[in-house]
Amino acid sequence: MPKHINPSYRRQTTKAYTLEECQKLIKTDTQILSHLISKAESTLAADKHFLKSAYATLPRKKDVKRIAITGAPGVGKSSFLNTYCKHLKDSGYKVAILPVDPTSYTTKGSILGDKTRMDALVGIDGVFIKPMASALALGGVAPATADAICLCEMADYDYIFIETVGVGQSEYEVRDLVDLFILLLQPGGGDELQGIKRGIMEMADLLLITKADGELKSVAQTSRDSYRSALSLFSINEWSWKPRCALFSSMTSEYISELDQQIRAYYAHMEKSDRLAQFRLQQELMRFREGQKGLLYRRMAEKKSIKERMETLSLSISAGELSHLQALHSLEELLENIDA
Ligand SMILES: Nc1nc2c(ncn2[C@@H]2O[C@H](COP(=O)(O)OP(=O)(O)O)[C@@H](O)[C@H]2O)c(=O)[nH]1
Ligand SMILES: [Mg+2]
Repeated sequence: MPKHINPSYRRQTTKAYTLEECQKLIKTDTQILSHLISKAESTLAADKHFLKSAYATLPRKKDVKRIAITGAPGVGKSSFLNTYCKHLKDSGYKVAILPVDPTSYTTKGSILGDKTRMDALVGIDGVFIKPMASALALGGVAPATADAICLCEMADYDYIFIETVGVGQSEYEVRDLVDLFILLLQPGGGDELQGIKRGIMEMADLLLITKADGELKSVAQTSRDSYRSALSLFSINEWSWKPRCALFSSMTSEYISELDQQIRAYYAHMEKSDRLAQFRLQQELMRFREGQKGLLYRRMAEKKSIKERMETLSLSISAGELSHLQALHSLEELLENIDA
């Protein structure tokens, strides 16, 4: 048996909660919240229907901070969340963490129990953690994560963190789900070295140089200074915010209050002139547009004639009989003849 498989692991039997139970207990029982998020990841019509009823009856908390934490593997995301979420919890806030599991992109099966990722986090009592099985359904990480955020708001959480690995498509999707996008950077390493795409850098509202302690502290300070001068060349974003750069250490408490202050400054800026409300509405619209694509594709691809044609065309491509352009042409002809 491979070493990483835990022989004593038993899958939890999921209890079916009634809608009334969910309504009554969502704020106090994290099992209910987990259960509802699992329904959001499901493609079963019954689960979708159940969620729809839950949404119709549960109010959402408005005064909530939705924050993305991203950065290359090893930069210190889990350690950051461990330290900072503990601080928030000790300050009296309810905190939820939704790590988006990158493995699900390639394996579909997604290793949600990934021990190294979670070890640092499971220690915090009272912080809700639910890894998201991304990309199981068509449409990437966004649909189920958006549902999960909404459910956490119904469960009265104050801070909702979405953790991603900072190297791919999921960051672009997550940008439309959060208010504040924080990119963690390794001290000393250039961002190309860390595999961070420039586009991701440009989406960040706050850059945090991690591991600013011990021997790495002065390296981190130098990195912060050079990122700051790089940022000074960036223009303000459409909400007139200029991205900032600060230090963080998960090993000491030195930079925690500075980070609190940075986050407060961002929200104060976004709450001025109603920017945050407008930003969220704009995101809703973006997500609707994104969601449409998946929905329309799914409903069309389920139709018998289309499904069959797509299969034959795929076979013809594999047999070298058609180019992909010819196949798309043929599919388009079929679609044109379907009534609007
Ligand atoms: N010195 C120091 N090491 C850190 C800090 N944060 C993380 N690390 C180390 O960096 C490694 C990767 O951290 P981890 O949180 O798992 O990174 P992730 O892959 O981004 O989640 C671990 O060995 C941590 O102990 C920090 O603030 N200071
Ligand atoms: Mg991690």
